[in-house]
Amino acid sequence: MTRTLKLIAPIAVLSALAVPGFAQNAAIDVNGDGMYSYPELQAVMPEMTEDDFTILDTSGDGLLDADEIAVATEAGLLPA
Ligand SMILES: [Ca+2]
Repeated sequence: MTRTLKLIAPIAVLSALAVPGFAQNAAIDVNGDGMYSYPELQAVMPEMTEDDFTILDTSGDGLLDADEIAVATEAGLLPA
């Protein structure tokens, strides 16, 4: 099983359970816009690839918003 496939399964399950308004981690959100960019995430998670980020960015806008962060955090893919 590839890393990508391991990421998809928990996200598919948790997307239905996402709770808006999940607190963001200021250590990751360095510009304070409430969303995580790929460079912000890679700074604290060097192992994260662009493919991983694309999977987490379900809206495809290039940023992780509160809902996407909540899903990824609940899945254990991002630090709380
Ligand atoms: Ca940000």
